[in-house]
Amino acid sequence: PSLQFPPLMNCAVELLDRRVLGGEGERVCLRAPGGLRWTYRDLLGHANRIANVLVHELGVVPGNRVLLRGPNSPMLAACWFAIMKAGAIAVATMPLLRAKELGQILDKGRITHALCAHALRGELDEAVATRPSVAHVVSFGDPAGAGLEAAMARQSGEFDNVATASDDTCILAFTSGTTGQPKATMHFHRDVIAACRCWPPHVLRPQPDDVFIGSPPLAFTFGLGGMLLFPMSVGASTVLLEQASPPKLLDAIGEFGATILFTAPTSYRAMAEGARERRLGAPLGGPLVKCVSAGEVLPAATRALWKDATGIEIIDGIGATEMFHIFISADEEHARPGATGTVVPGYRARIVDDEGREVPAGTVGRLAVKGPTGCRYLDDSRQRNYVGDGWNYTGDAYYMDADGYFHYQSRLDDMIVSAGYNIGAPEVEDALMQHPAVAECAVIGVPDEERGQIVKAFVVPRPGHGAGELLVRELQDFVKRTIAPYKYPRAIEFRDSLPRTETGKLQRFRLREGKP
Ligand code: 3UK
Repeated sequence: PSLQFPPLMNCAVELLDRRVLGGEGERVCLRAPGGLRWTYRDLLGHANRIANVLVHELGVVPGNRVLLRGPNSPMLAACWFAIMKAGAIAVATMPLLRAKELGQILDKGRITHALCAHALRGELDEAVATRPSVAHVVSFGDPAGAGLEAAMARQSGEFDNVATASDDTCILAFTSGTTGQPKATMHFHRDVIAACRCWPPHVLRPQPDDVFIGSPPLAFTFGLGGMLLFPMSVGASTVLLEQASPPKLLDAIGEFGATILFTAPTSYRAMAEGARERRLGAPLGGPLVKCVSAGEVLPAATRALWKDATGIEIIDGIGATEMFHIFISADEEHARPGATGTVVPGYRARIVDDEGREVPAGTVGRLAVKGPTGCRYLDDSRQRNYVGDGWNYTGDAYYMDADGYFHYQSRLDDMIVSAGYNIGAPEVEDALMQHPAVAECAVIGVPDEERGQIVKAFVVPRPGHGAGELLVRELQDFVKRTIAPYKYPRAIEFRDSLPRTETGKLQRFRLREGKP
């Protein structure tokens, strides 16, 4: 990929203004339920009006940090582009965050302004109340028509874009986890464009007539890329859904004729039967051509289930907020069950031991990655501990095979050590998920006098499968037959659901703490 950038560059101008100036302004860019349909020209006009509001009414100057908050919607996208155009820094927040977490972001991010969906004002107002440093909070989507929309009506649809440097920071991305202190990573205008030039053209290969759809929030860089930047980088259109639970997403795929789907592994698992009934996969005559999974490990059982239901091989990819987007992945033709994929062009990845020395193929170690989009923490001590000589340590245990495919084992701190054996929880989960009685499951290590730790599984049974001693024994035998017998779960507990983050990641720490 070409990763040389001019000294002055603004990512919004590259992705939006240029397309309209290049004569493609009438192409459909954004769609949403209720018939909303914005062309690239429409989006440019709205973003320009909002940029004028930011600069002329709210006093935003280049470098100001603007908090952005709302479920996925065209207005949220327009606000994001407006912040870029004004040379400010977007700090997008996950919709489910509470006042306490928002307060930490306001402080750490030194936020001066906020644009917030009307429906999500409550928790933000609570956090802002004790923070006079936040000068302005403006709502959009207020049914009374006040707030941002009223201000936009007063402003011009033309905007004099701020001439940002390509290495000016434009995004402060807070990690999606809900544990401990939020950590922030910085991304430049050129990083946004670099991300559009690495994984999408080499692995996803979208076309201008593709229709993107999916669940990840724009506040999560997986969603920002997949649901907004990547479709726009080829002039395609994207469907932004405020709610994208599995049933809603299934409906929307059919309604909009979506061709490219982005979601998390659990969502694929939950949608498989519905996708089969509706024949959504292109091989069965439906619209859907490509399906991308990221955010956490894709179990081989889920890959097989989806393929069986739709005829589509999922494109798996590991990305991280630190690296902006996906850096190891495989397209539908090169996918290997059980492996995430190979290094995406533009990036380098290697497996190292605790001293940072590269280990031979087949040996499990720590994943380190380097590329055009990472990695800068806002926090100096994090930068020292997680970035060495430009290599970012993702915190994942992986091995690379002789063909250069990377195989995920577990998060480093989730590795189970039982009677001297190292056991990766995802491998046991994958085995359990091949059993027809298992809807979802999670595996952790629990302390044990004799073995140090034992493997414990939390299982959500499928309807109609009795959760009792009989099923426990059957599942244990099943795992022993499927993978090395010493990995079988010595304890199994049945649950109605599992704790997950808003991005679909399993919260093993909550299971370890014994919380529901
Ligand atoms: C885990 C995966 C196995 C892994 C993300 C795509 O997830 C994203 O960013 P986060 O900062 O989390 C990063 C961590 O999540 N992970 C993500 N994808 C996979 N593990 N297989 C995968 N395919 O532990 C990683 O270190 O929330 C994903 C694009 C942008 C992103 N920010």
